[in-house]
Amino acid sequence: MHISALQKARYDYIPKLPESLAQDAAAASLVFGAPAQSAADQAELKAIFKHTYGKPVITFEKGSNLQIRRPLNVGVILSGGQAPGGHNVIAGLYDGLKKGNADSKLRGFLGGPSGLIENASKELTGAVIDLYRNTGGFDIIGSGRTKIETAAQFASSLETAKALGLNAVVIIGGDDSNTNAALLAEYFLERGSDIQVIGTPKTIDGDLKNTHIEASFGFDTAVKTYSELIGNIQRDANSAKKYWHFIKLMGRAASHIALECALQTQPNVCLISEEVEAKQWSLSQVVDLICASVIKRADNKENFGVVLIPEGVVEFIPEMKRLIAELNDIMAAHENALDGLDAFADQLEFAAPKLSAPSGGLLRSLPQRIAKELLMDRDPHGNVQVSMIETEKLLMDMAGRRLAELKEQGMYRGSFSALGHFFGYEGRCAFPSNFDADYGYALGLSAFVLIASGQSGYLSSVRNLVAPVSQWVAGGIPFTMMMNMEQRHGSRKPVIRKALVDLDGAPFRTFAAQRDEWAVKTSFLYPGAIQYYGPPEVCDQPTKTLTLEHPPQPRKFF
Ligand code: FBP
Repeated sequence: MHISALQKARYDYIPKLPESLAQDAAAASLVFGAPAQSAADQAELKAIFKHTYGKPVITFEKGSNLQIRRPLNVGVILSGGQAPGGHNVIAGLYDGLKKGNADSKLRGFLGGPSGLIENASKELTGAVIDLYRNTGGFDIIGSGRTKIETAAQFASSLETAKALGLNAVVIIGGDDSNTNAALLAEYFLERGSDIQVIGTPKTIDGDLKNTHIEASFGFDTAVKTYSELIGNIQRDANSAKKYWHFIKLMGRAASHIALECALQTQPNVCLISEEVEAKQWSLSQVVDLICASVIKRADNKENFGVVLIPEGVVEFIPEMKRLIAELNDIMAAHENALDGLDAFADQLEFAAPKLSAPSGGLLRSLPQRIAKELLMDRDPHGNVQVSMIETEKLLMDMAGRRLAELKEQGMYRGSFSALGHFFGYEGRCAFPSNFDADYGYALGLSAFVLIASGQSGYLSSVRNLVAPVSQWVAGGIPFTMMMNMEQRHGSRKPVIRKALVDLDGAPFRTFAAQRDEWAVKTSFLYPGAIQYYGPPEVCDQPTKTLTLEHPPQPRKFF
């Protein structure tokens, strides 16, 4: 097999380990905290999670744990979007299992949770694992977005796990997938099965975190990859001095990626969806904000710059949100009639009069390509495909139009030439940074210790992440501790709370304190590519978000 020199070198990288898991993870002993309560809605959650509510936080200590030498048969699932470090979670889990007992086995479910529902899996042997150590991607077994939702899906999941003789299932996923894991853990116990369920926190979006989970794996590598690209573009912009670059970044529900990239690169403008929503900014206010930077920089003869845009921002602009919701209703009510119209102009004339006056006006005022995307690109359920909207182009076009008007009025004297970019998939399968390689591996090992110790209903956790790896604190957090009840598809559901950008939090405040200066003055930072080999200050730095949210200090974890 042909592999790159870096891939070959990364095979030999040995992840650094927290003290409690070093040498022999099977010797980690468990320290139990007090029974934990859920984040909110305690009584409702207690009633739903009869078997898994009120479990204690677990921390591992170096010690002896004879309980965990039994042979185990474990299945693992990769769920949702790819995130660097996933292969290392599997490698950590595999190594833990094999060190615990050489007869233990690991199976990988193919293509995400559907692999469990449909009983599609393969054995992961040492030879297979070795081909994926410290590499990005989820290609070892593939991933998928199927949710285990219906009674039949829960039943067939249990059937598969029983048929394969599994002791435990590990779900590597984000907030939704771990909500699913929590329900599965409860379901297995309710049905009298002792098959355990353990989750691990994954997502490049960084929105699976809370008081107990400091970060999801994958965020570190993804933001460093995007920041390298943004820095490169900034240097190009500062060299050529002729383009404004509008860069859309992944992160649909939360803007952690955009915020971290802004802290790493200091662009002229960075939109934060949570702020747009909190301040109820209209589309035109967002465009004004961008134009203000363009105009001030033009006054300094700097007709170039960089704007960062979180992928989901249109859904946070109230009038766009309303337009999308109304369009979805119209599409549902008139699907056949709309499908019968091939030309965009006909679709527009059909749909616009059926919208409320403000939404109809907005649809007609949008750049044609965006109105087309809203009307013509629909998902399999017939809804507007928000993730396909080219927000960077929408804002570029609208800023261009506004600046042209201002020029006519003599209020802007610069030149505006803009280019659009979307950085998303570029960051999801990069070689994991040392941080994500170490973190993913430690999460996998922790999942093993939890399973081997007979635990179920836990998210494997590693805390104190800004400290050197040896001081990381490994253990498990009960799923139910991170849950609350939310309205989903018309009914109240138990869910792990999604972490949005906290406008009172240190990362946003740090950004807000500097952005006025960045908007005018060229203050670009050029982070460069992720470094895997070299001094720790170059290779092993955590993200600014993590450092600002968890400043290094002596802390108590149990
Ligand atoms: P997860 O939350 O599953 O980790 O995925 C996040 C993400 O990378 C988003 O940033 C992006 O909007 C989405 O996946 C894209 O998904 P898809 O791979 O289905 O196009």
